[in-house]
Amino acid sequence: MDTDITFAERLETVGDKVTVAMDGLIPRVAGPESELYSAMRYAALGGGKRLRPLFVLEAGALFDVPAKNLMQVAAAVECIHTYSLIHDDLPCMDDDDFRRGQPTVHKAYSEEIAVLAGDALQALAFEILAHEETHSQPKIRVLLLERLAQAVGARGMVGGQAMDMAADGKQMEMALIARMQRMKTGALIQFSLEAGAIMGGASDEALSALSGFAHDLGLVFQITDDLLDVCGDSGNTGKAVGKDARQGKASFVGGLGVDGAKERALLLADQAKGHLEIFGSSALILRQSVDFVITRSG
Ligand code: GRG
Repeated sequence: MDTDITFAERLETVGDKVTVAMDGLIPRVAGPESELYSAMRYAALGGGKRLRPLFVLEAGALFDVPAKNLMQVAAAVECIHTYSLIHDDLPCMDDDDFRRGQPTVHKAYSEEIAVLAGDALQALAFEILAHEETHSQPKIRVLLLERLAQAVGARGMVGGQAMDMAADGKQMEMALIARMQRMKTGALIQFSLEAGAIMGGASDEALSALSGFAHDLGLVFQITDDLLDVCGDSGNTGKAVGKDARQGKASFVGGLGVDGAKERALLLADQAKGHLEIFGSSALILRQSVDFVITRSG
């Protein structure tokens, strides 16, 4: 990998490639399902930083996994992420009108289509992983399917979302906030970073380093997201700001205050980079991703 390219260039390249892959995976369809496919394309191809695909590709490259196999996983992860955003924006959840600077799917289409587009994107993610283009060995594909199901189901993202909703307006202990966020946001980031290690047969030592990195980076990501909700600019975030406090949501900023949350994020960012030491210069982009995540404005 060319170590002279900047993080921003790499993210742009990965973003373009994953968008092309998703464009191919979600066809334009005529007939009665046309609106469903159109909504899936609207959400999946309509922007986003594509950070999780970058994590898949960079972590997988550490184990020499071919980029074409990793791109399958990257597209699957982004399908799940897109589904989670569509459903999170629904009136029965966060009730948001804007996402990535454009009307949310239920605003641009309808609530019914938004629910179904999210459902279909989730199913598509598993279909992509099950395909032999993802990995030649069925055993590895089954392992990826199992790990993704765990990351996004009741023990992961969906469970975290349920905890978040149950906590609405109630005080929550910091330890519980951290567990909820690890499930809600961290589990998919963790899968993105560990998939390549599974595909490339990484050593226990490498897997545990990546797992530590993913754990800390996931928390940095969520703390920054909470801070952006308080101090961010909707022109950059592409969505409403200040909603967490208005809705009485449990957040790191609510629990630690703005300065405390910033301090915690810096500490975790340093710790995250420390986990990458065993990979040396091959992990340069992953190291830079920590700075990107903590300094992002959108
Ligand atoms: C409703 C099934 C279901 C799950 C919801 C992850 C999640 C659980 C909801 C997403 C809502 C949200 C804003 C969570 C905070 C962290 C997060 C995932 C932010 C958005 O991710 P980015 O910044 O988004 O990577 P882009 O648009 O760049 O892809």
